[in-house]
Amino acid sequence: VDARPDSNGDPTLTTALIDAVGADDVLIDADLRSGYETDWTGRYGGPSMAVIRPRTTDALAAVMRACNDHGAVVIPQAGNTGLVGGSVPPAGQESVQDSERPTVIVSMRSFDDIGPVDRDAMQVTVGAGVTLARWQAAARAAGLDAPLDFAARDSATIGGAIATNAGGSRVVRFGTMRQQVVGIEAVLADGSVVGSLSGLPKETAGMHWPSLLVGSEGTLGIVTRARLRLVPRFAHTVTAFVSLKSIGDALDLLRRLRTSGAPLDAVEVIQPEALDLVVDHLGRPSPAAPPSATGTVVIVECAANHDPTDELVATLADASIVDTAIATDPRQREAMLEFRDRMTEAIAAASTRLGTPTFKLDVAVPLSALDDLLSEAEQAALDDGCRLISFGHLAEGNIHLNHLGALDPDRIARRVLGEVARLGGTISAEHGIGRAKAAHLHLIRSADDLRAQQAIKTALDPNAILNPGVVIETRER
Ligand code: 2HG
Ligand code: ZN
Repeated sequence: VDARPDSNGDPTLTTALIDAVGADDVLIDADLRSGYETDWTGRYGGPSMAVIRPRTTDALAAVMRACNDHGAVVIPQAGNTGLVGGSVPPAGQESVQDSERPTVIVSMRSFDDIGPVDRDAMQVTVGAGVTLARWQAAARAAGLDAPLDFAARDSATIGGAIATNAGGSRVVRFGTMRQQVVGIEAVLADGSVVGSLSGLPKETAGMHWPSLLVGSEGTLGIVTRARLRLVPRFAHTVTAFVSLKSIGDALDLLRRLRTSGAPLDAVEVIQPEALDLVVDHLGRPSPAAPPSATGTVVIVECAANHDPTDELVATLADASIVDTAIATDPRQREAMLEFRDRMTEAIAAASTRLGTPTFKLDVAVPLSALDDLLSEAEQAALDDGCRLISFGHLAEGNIHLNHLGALDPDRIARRVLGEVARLGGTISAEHGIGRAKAAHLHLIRSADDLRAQQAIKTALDPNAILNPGVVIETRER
């Protein structure tokens, strides 16, 4: 992280920002700013002139007008659990142009209101700073549930989940964040407020802001609140921890599970090295006999209002399996799920021990290419001399490749992402492109495509104040 002092401060901008949100919500002190200036992994981050904490849409609009007038760079942030450097300032100066511009972080954490649950529409309106866990709790208090779940639930926010089109374990059943956003309100670079929170399922009136803004990683506007879909809260959930001989057997199991019509709620995968790491971290043995070095573990969840255990067990009986553990009791299920949920934490602990941040790549490939992807990532780790920890969301072919102690991350990225593109995959499945992968987007998007994306960006943000360098590389003008 660049420890340069806030040399790019701008007194007239500071005054305008204080006018917009009040002095208490303009954090100028280095001590107060520091937690916002570095990302969760410690890999990305850089200095800002101030952290601004608007509390209302009007105040945010005033902040945007002030920044736009001064040509200040705006870095939107909420939970700051991102893994691709998309919610913190850049370390060095990405271009001559940026070095002359003040940078402010706009924290959306104060947008933490949750509206009443609409049980008829099965929807709720929540602020961008509401955590995933609070969205789930609000839904459950009304006898419903949130369709999304992932490990960072206690700190990751709705704003970030929308910005990155987050996924997690329930995508197999309900889709990604994009499918959950039925209404949105956002503030654009010039302070305009756009969108609608009506949540009408059949609204075909002009452009659909959720489609444009979900996944735009804070480069087109800042989401203030969203109308989100809710789903039934199922009475029974069964979890199976399945040890298999190969990825091929895991894919065969996935096919059986899907065609059986079992009420699938999650199909996650853990590779043997990753299992070893989390077993050490938790200090508990693997729930089922661990697979051999060439095997894999699949965690399956089925949820329904009838007990789905027999259905799941029948499907597992037909598959080629080394060992299985099954749990229906909530506490036992939780203990089993920790082997998947606490993987990122186990990796972070190992990174701390090594004294170097882990190099993380979130990718997805067609299921038929999964074996090839994993071999290439393994080979890249061998050549680098680092350790590969891989796990993820099997049903979407979405693997998190964590290169622990990587010596040459750029080389690994070029090699692995190049292979992902050749295999017909995507270089980001749920974490976003951020700053980490902006230079690689051309691998999966044509020059025409990138030019059109740049044109949309320029139309909405002509002064390029919103998260420049994220998703699309910054170019000199
Ligand atoms: C998960 O699936 C998250 O647990 C984090 O997407 C993945 O740490 C990672 O690489
Ligand atoms: Zn994930």
